[in-house]
Amino acid sequence: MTVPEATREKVTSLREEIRFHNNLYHVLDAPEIPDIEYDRLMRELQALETEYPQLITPDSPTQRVGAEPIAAFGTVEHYLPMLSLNNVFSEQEFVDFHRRVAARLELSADADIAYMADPKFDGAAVSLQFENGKLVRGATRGDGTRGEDITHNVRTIEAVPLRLLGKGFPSMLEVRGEVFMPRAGFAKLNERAREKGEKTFVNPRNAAAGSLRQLDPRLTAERPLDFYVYSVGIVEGGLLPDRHSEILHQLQEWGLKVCPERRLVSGVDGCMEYYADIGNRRDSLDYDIDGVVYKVDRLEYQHELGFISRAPRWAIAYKFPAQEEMTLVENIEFQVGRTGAVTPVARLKPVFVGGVTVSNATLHNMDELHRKDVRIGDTVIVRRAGDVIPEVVQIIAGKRPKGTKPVRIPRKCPVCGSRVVRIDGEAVARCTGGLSCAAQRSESLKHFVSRKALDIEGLGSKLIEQLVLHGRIKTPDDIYKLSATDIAAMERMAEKSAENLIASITKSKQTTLSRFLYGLGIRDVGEATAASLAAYYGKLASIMEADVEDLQEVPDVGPIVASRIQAFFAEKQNRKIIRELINDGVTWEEVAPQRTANSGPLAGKIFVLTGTMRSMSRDELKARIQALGGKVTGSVSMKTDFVVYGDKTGSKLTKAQNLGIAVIDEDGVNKLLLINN
Ligand code: D41
Repeated sequence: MTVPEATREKVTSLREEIRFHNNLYHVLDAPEIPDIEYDRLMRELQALETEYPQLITPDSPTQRVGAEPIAAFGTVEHYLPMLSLNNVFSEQEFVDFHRRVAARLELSADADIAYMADPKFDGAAVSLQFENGKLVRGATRGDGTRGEDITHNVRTIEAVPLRLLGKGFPSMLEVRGEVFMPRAGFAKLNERAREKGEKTFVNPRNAAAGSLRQLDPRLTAERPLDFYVYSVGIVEGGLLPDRHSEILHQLQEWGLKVCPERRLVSGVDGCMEYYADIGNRRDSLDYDIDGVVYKVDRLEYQHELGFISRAPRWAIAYKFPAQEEMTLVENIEFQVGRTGAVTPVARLKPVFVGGVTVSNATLHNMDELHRKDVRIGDTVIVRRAGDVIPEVVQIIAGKRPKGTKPVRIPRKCPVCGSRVVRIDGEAVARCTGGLSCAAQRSESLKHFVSRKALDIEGLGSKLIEQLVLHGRIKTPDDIYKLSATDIAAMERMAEKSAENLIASITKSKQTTLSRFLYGLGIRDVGEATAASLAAYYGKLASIMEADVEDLQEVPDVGPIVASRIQAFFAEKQNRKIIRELINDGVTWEEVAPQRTANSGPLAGKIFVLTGTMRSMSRDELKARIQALGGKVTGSVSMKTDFVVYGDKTGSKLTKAQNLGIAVIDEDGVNKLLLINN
């Protein structure tokens, strides 16, 4: 079938348009059209190419993915060797580098030599070859002389143009750069792998290198890879500027992606400034970097300087302190966090990593610990990135000594000796010590005095921490044993404010069962659950004696919460604290339990809730209605008194209206609750 001239022209113009927007989006990071419009252009091109397959060319934007898997990697020779980089690790070493450069160029040591500085991307070095602007070859660095042919894979990376933009490029142009995986993409990739039970990558560098070494380009296409160009290789049939900075600028004009963080700096001071600046921003970049690369900007100087043993004399990598190191696990201990979470921690043979000496690393939780199978005596890789807590990345299996044992979770809290429980399906094990556990003390105390709990005005976080530090308070009952003198002894506490605080402590003694329950800080017992429990049982003693089955009868309480409540009250120390609080005068009015005598202003009224509520969750609303004696059921019948509706209601509302049942909206029910409270 012959192709109409108009179609040929349309295909050409569509390709140009797509390349233009592709460059804006993937290379310049500045899209001009919405994704949907870009997709529309692509679909239009695809449709024409399907109709006229003879129009398909390898550099068409549609041809990134779709190639068949290859049988094996071919070897390619680099026309110009891909050099390696020398490293320095300190300012002194960098100054020495600069001095050598200046001396060879017969310049004074303090000469303001211009250097092109760019971050050192932690990925895989590749070479891309363009013939008459078309991408014809992609290769790994390999040993610098020979690499692997990865053309089929680099084509799938959107930041790699299949065809150069604009005009004036040399007929043969080889560029070199780094393929890397941005952190966000890496995290997602590993998350997906974990979900599917597949192997995860240790770091973005391995993930990038591994992705390039796929025989099936369709797999590579699914990997979130990116590319930055940092130099040129062979150039024929054309000329490039005579400064490295200008070459990079020219490459960008031709549609190649250069790092926006690069900067032309001057002399040692300029280099050090850049190093510090990038170092500070390292954690906020989208990708991992492991240092800065400096290149003498003038090509004339570069030629004069030449090479020593495969590394240019005109370039240097100034590395950041390593973020990963190897060390020995001397012990595995368990730490108790504020909420009682028991976290395994590896005690390490001290190692210098990420700029500090690290002797502890988190193992997150038992699942992580078992997944990584870290044992005492193992050699491990520890990672400390930025200000993040150091973590054990993986063990080195080959270095495991004989006779190691898998780590087991302690049965008792290492801080307070209470039982440690792990509820099925949860990664975290917790200490049941609650208020009596020192590790949980400060946080629990802060919760106990908070506004919605015992509401002790003037007892702020700082003061609690001081009082805990000085051993003045350990458990909530200690608060009621404080004297004005104790308080006045704390920093920045005047006598007058100490007296005021004593007054508000005294005032807090008169409270409600629901506030008291909430203040105990039982996990997942929030305000609403506390209110439900208080209303349902009426008396604290009944709650303390209830078993798990019984607790589940309480509206708003499921099996997990029930077992938490039960475990909390089963703990001797918690019972003691409660006794003490009551002895100290904390009191509330106990009421008749709802479950026997269904009392309250809404007693006997049956509610059905439907739709999404704006001011509170449906569970919360349910708890409030129940607290006032009302009953909440799931389906509308002749017995229903009220149907409360929120947004997005369904058939229940219609049914209620048909049956002539009173329907009220959210404002209406709020009013009803207010009137009856
Ligand atoms: O970011 C990098 N990883 C990077 C690597 C960079 N920004 N510049 C580099 N420049 C060179 C020379 C000076 C030899 C052109 C490099 C590398 N080489 C390199 N990457 C892997 C080996 C060498």
